[in-house]
Amino acid sequence: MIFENLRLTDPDVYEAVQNEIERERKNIVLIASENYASKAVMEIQGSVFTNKYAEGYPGKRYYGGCEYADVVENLAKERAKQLFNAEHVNVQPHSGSQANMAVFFSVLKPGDTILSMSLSHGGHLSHGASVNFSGIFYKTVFYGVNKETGMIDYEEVRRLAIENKPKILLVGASAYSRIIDFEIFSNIAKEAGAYLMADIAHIAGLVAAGLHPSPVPYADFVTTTTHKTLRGPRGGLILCKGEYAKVIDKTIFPGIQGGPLVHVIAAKAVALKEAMAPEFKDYQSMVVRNARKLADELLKNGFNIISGGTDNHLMLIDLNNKNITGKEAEEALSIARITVNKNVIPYDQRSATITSGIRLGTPCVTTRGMGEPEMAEIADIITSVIHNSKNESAINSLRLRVESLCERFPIY
Ligand code: DSN
Repeated sequence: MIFENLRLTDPDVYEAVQNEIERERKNIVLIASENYASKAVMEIQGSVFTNKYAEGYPGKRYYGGCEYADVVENLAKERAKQLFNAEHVNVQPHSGSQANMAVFFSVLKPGDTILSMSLSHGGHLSHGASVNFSGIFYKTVFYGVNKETGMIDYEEVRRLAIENKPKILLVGASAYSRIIDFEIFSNIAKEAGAYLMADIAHIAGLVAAGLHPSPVPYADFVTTTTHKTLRGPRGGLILCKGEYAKVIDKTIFPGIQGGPLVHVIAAKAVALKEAMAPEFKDYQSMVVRNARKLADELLKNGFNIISGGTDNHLMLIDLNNKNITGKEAEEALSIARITVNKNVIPYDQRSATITSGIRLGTPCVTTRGMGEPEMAEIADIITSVIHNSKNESAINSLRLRVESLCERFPIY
């Protein structure tokens, strides 16, 4: 990453990107939704494809000169179809939210009902939160997790579905650490006469590697981002049954988007190729093993984890027994150079800006090559930071242990 031209043209942005490289080098990132895209992905995302308008779809564009844009979009589509065993794929959504919007706009009218997981129990903003377009345009009913088990209560979902007759039953989460049974969701959707939509943004890499059951055989629509466990460029995609291909494509363009981001679509193609390689399976299974190890060590150190552990890449820590808020924990860990995000926990008594929890995930540290011994070390450092959150000199010395881990497992 040289950026010679940038340095001459714009020293301010050059300095910011150099600082970001240093930040990424020197911090242990445990944000469950982040990852490090490969150099190949970054090269193509920074390529001449950023120059090209390609409104429309391969073979049916509204601009000339799209022959190579068609090549990369077709590659991305074919690879995604093969990787997820899907009947139809649209690789143009700029983000996960746009992918979700496209599904809603394809089958809902304003005022229709969506049944989805509550944001405060681990759902997502674009699944009907009142501050989001999805909560403004549609009537939303939420299911959550059981207070005792911390797990989805499928009977409660069934009850709400039968009672409210939603047009879409939406399954998917951004802070849920357990396997989701898509077959049960599919049966509930059928009983209630609803479309089943699965948002697998968080677990897409695990699904691609066969480490989490796939919703593709069961759901009418599956949406995802491409940059989390899937480890591609920042963006979204939609997988759907063949019968919805036309309406989904029409909703994405010309419905809600204009020109597709061809440089990002090309980068999606590259990331999807990487996801088909045997090493990707090894990577994903290490992500899961690392999460389990991190959770086990934190449990041993007296932390409470919602649902008692994890089956996937993330965990949600309940800090109520540690006399510290999520916000304070995030800040203390950040001084030690461990990057996490504060997160509401189910039935949280605190607001989303303070919270009683933090969310931890292992995609980034696993990409750096760390394994179970390093997870034990990280759990130990986190424990010491939380127990000494007001002790500056203790945190400074813990930062040295983080520095040493980062040096042993360089990312760039
Ligand atoms: N903001 C993402 C996350 O952190 O889970 C979801 O879009």
